[in-house]
Amino acid sequence: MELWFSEHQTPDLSLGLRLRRTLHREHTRFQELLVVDSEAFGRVLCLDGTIQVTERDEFFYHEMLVHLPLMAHPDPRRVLVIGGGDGGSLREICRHEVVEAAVQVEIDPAVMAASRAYLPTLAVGFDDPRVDVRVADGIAFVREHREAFDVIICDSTDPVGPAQGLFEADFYRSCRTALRPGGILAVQSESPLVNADVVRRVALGMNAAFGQSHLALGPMPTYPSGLWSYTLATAAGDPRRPLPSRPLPERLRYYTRDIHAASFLLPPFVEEILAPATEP
Ligand code: AG3
Repeated sequence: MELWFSEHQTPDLSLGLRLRRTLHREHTRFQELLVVDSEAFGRVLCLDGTIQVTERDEFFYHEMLVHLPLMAHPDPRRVLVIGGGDGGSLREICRHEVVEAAVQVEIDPAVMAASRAYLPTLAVGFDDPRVDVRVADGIAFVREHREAFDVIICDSTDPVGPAQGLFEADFYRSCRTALRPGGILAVQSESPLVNADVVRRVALGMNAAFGQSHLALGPMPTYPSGLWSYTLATAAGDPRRPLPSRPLPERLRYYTRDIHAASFLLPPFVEEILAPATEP
């Protein structure tokens, strides 16, 4: 008998993966966690029925979310990741030699345990000596810090449940306070085709906190619509260009300096989503 997993991305749209087998299923304190092995995308970690990472395409997402801010900051020594319990963002952060400390704040320890058990290519991120993992609420953690980080990366789930507050202006204001001068905030901001409302809300919230924000686009085959967005903001500077002084990590599979610059060029339908957020 064939075994399939489907994520119902919207009430009218599903993405289906034929499975080899189910590896792990658990009700954690926060969510329903599932790890499956799929024919097309390798191992897949899902939370509350939504695909978080697949072994095959996670590099599109993690390389964009991490290297956009880290290549745009002149000296990113202290980096904070909110969420990202699979370890993929940490793995990419640790490719940068200049990084002295990578702090991860994940609310659900079960996600990290599942990643260690089933997703070794992502969980390698936890093994670097510069990494400091905290099990805590990211919103509260950021609120308790001032001028403590050069880059903050928000590697969250969709804006439902505990992640909702990570998409609000108040959180972005706390991030601004927690950043050192010249610091950059980078967040995953969902699909402009399926979640235009979220894309707009993030832009408005980050504009309120930082005075401006910049949207980058990239492909993400297993996320809703396959077109994903990342939003960056900084109180000083412009994150839309990689800095020539920053060395490019080796063996990247998606990110290049040219792709960095190109990802901020937006098609008209995306400009339209942002228009009310950017016009006076
Ligand atoms: N965080 C973004 C997940 C969003 C996916 N949404 C969905 N499948 N409906 C991924 C975390 C990876 N470190």
